[in-house]
Amino acid sequence: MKVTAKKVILFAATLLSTAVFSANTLADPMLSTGGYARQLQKMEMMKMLDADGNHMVTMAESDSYYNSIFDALNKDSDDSLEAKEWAAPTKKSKLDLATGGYTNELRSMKMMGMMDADGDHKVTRDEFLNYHRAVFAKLDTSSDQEISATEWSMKGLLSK
Ligand SMILES: [Ca+2]
Ligand SMILES: [Ca+2]
Ligand SMILES: [Ca+2]
Repeated sequence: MKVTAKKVILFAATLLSTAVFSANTLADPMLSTGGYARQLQKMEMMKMLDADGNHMVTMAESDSYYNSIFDALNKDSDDSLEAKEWAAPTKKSKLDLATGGYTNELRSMKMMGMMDADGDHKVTRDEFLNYHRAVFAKLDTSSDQEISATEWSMKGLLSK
């Protein structure tokens, strides 16, 4: 019994560290799908995140934007997004806060999987925000905690 419990704990610890590792691996060349990267990195999308319109996106602006996107997707107002909330039911399910192209790419099951760090088929607000913080860090190539238009549109940072 003791050995089994130990093994279970060890296994759980390994799983946990793997989940944390994959969420934080900024060196992963496939942070997003190619379609997601293309749609996100359009200037139209940058303008939507740049709340104060100073042509720079801060982490606070990014967090605030993705909190709003999470709320828009989270129809049942619990603490996570399930597949049925995630997936676009029709072409008309465009989010008001985003372009149609971006909405479609975001709502793919592949992108849901990339944000579901612990693999429980639900994306919590933390998982959603952490994912976009990793995207922010990737795009902020100068590491000054702001993303300029040049950084925003740089190719090859989020996917191959
Ligand atoms: Ca700004
Ligand atoms: Ca939900
Ligand atoms: Ca999850």
